[in-house]
Amino acid sequence: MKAWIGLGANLGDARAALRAAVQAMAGLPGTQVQRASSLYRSAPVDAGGPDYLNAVAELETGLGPLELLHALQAMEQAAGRERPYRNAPRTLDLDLLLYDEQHIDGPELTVPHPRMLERAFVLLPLAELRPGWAALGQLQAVAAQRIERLADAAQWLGLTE
Ligand code: A4P
Ligand code: MG
Repeated sequence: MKAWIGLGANLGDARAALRAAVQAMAGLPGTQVQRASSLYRSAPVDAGGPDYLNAVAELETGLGPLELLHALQAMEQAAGRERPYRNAPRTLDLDLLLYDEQHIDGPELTVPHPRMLERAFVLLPLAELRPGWAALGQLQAVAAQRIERLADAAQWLGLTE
């Protein structure tokens, strides 16, 4: 199955955290990272604090949606545990945006991610990987949100200079 993951971080070395998360996803059982979007810097939406770094990754995985969610949550925990201060704010946010073409509405998991349509920091990187998933009008609806493309996938994943 194909799955699309939204990555976000706004504390610490956010770029390194997102890069490590992509590597960790590639290490999940039966899972390959097929593509990643460019890296974006975005103003916080419904939140305070510094600007976020955001990206989207496309997986091919044999994990089911709940197994995948739990694996992503374990990665968030692991990133948190590496933080040097007690009660340090979370430095990695991983959301399961889309899982194949499935619609899931369970107590733990809603797919498509319920807030993704309101967010330029999800729709713009996703549009690189799934052009046409969001309609033009949906992209226009988030056009006022401040977001800037920082680096293409090969650059931010350290595959090229
Ligand atoms: N959950 C249900 N569906 C899903 C799904 N599709 N993916 C449940 C992931 N989790 C899902 O999530 C809370 C609960 O949602 C989980 O227990 C899970 O069972 P969480 O990640 O623990 O909590 P959170 O991330 O603090 O809250 P929330 O509401 O998920 O926040 P969001 O929506 O993730 O937003 N602004 C910018 N510019 N960039 C950002 O990345 N991120 C947020 C966080 C806010 N503003 C931002 C950004
Ligand atoms: Mg979240």
